[in-house]
Amino acid sequence: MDSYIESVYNKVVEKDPHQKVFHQAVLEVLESLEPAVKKYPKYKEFSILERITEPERIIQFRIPWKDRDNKIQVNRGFRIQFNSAIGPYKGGLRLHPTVTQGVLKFLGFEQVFKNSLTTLPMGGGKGGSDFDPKGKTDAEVENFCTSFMLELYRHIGQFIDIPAGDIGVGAREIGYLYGAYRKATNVHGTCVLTGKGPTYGGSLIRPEATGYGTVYFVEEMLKTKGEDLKGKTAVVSGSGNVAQFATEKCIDLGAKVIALSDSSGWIHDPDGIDREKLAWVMDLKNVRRGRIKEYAEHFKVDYTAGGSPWELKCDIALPSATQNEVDANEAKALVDNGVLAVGEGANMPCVPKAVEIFLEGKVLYGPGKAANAGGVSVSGLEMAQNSQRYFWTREEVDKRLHGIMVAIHENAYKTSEKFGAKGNYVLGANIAGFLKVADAMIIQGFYA
Ligand code: NDP
Ligand code: 2IT
Repeated sequence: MDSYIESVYNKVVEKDPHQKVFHQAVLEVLESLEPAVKKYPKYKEFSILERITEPERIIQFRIPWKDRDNKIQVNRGFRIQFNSAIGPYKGGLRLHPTVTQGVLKFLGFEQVFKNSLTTLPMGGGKGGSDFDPKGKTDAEVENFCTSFMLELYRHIGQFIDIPAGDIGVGAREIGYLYGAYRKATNVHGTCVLTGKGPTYGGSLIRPEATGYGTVYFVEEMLKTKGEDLKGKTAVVSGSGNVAQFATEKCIDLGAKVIALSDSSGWIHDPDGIDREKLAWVMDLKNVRRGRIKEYAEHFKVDYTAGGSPWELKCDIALPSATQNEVDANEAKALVDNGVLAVGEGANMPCVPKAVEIFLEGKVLYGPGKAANAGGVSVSGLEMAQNSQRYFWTREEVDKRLHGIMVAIHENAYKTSEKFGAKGNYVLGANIAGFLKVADAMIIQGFYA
């Protein structure tokens, strides 16, 4: 590794030695930036790598809330305002017991490059809490979300920071958060959150956008090899927002999805998850809030407790659950079984060694920053519609989403070619995302 890049990485590790997933995300980006940093000495001259790996601001706060027994519980809340060089901070909120400052720094860091790739003017941020929505009543979730927003509202705004959903934050949570924001500020009709419901300013296609976008990106990668999705077999992990709509778009484009999972285990349906079965999954997960095991019982298919479905033979793999969910052995199994393309619906779902195995195995590998950028892209379109006090049809939003995913693919592909690694989307996406942010930082002076 180049000595400048290595020294920046070492300092990041020294400063926060426990933030392992953040180190992982930083190392992946820094390594792939090497050709750009060598070609353009200005990035070293202006200390861009030191600055871009340090969040502009971290807000940490206490979230007290009352449970069903009227007992006061306390969780920890965060908002990482990572980089606002090209637009206000933008990124989701995650509610999961594993949330720490390090996890949100990894997600906020990735968001900076992802948002740059979308072509829209959005900086990067991320937030959330170690609150676990699983097993909570609606009233408990409402109570928690309200308390969360009673602190967060003073740090966000349409020109400052615009949160959205992520793991554990969907339509229900955004509704409570928006209500609390409105109550606290008496402000309505500006875009302070995205992923809102269609009755109060949400964009059509935002729920679908991440999953659809991931499949659109995979379609573009396949086109470079003269292939498409028709007749292909796909394995999807997770069964939440991203997994559900990735499955729907696979069905639309003629692929057969044979697996889904949750944190307890995975199901294998060799006949494929058709529209009817998918509607059943959506009701299970979004309304009844049950476990994927119930799918196996209902449709009489195999269920495996624990682990992930990567041992199954498939053409397309769409990891859409969480970080580091595909390890080196699983990547090897996928390659040995002839996988053609991997599209990351989740953020950083493949461990570094797994990524190496995909690249060496000449698999079309679409990293999350590019492949799952459809969600935040339609968030950007929601902001545009709110600014206009208007809304677009489903067809209009979907067309724009598709256009953005095609543009992200082209940008990542061409950038990989320009920097001598044609078809390496990791390098292409990281460099393309970086150049825009870095140049904006230089132009705005070093205080910004
Ligand atoms: P959801 O909460 O809707 O669904 C998450 C799914 O992943 C659930 O099936 C969940 O299972 C599973 N999961 C979560 N944590 C783990 C874990 N530690 N081990 C195994 N399975 C796990 O979240 P989303 O679908 O929104 O998010 C999924 C991924 O996509 C995340 O990486 C997120 O950052 C990323 N993403 C999301 C976007 C969005 O717009 N929502 C945009 C871009 C990326 P269980 O219910 O058992 O916990
Ligand atoms: O990881 C992500 O891109 C998201 N969770 C979506 C962020 C957003 O602001 O829509």
